Amino acid sequence: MSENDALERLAALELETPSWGYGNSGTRFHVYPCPGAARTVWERLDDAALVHALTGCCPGVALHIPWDRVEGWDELARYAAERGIRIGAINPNLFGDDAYRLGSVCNPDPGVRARALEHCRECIEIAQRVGSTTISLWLADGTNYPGQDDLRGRYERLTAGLTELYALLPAGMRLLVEYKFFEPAFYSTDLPDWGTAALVCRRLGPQAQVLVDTGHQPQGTNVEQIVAVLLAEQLLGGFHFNNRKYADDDLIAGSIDPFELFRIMREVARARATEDVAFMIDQSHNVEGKIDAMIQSVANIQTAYAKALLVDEARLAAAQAEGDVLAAHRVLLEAFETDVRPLLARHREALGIDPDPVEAFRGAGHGERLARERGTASVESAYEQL
Ligand code: LRH
Ligand code: MN
Repeated sequence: MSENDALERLAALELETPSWGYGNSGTRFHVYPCPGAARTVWERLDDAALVHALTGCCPGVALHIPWDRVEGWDELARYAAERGIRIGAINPNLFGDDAYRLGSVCNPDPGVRARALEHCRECIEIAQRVGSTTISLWLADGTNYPGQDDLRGRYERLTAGLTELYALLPAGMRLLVEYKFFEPAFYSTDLPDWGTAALVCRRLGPQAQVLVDTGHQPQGTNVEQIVAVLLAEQLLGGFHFNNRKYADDDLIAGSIDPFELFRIMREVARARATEDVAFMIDQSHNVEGKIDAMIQSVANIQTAYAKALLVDEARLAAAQAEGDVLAAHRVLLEAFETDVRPLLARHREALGIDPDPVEAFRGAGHGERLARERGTASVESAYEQL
């Protein structure tokens, strides 16, 4: 692919950052407060707007309800627009409430299931108020011990509940179904893998697609193959990019295994799928600064995509057809080992932004400025569970 074609495709890649990635977050062991971390949804939007200004490719910010609940949704949408960004996916929270001990949509208690559905209905209304066309649903639902509940029964409640939710979707709104193989449930998870999510989406209809969180598969899973199959089936609705060494670590995308991120983005590049797929980041920055960590993630995803765009598809296809295994592998390696920093610098210069957005953030002293303006927020916030 010519450099100009690669630049054009790179410019078309839009990412969405998570509001919850800008606030203090931690583990069950401790939350280490970060000076200058966002304390309110308004400050989280300010930070998302700064990331967009410095990267030129993050016009959307995902919200989590109730963490980002406000009285005036119109005002929030206006606030975002005035800062050059828009509200993206709306994430219902069906885990942060005592009522959900035994699950939400899959809970044995019909009253709890109705409560969960009511929350989702409210999130659809919020999405309409802020101009969002995406409901991004993750269920923590599951069990901790064999026999705790009927696995078949829970699946039937899952499909019945999501069918009711799907019926509430206005035309043009998408439901992204996010799976995860474990945690917080430690014996069975009701939406554990891509297969179950795909079956459920097929059963629901064309407005339902699968969301691949890159930290939600068992060790050793070939995530790019899942992506290839979902793309082939028009079932890939979006990503939650992050990286992990062990479990759902939610670390900076590409920080542990940049070659995996490259392989995933190559399936995206090969499928020319940037229009209908939501490229969202889902991370929690427990020991590092929030904003520059987010910018580094964006840069890592752009780097992986730029390398993927440079794969010599013709030479690769020829080697694959000839069964020349090593030659085919080396074509991919060649692209992965290409230094795309000059290409990314050209892309950013064309946008009138600094060729190194992380350095632009740090060099301008934004971190210090925000620490002065905001101080250090108390951590008695909703993020402790994250
Ligand atoms: C669950 C998850 C989900 C979000 C949460 C913040 O692990 O990936 O996408 O709701 O993180
Ligand atoms: Mn996620």
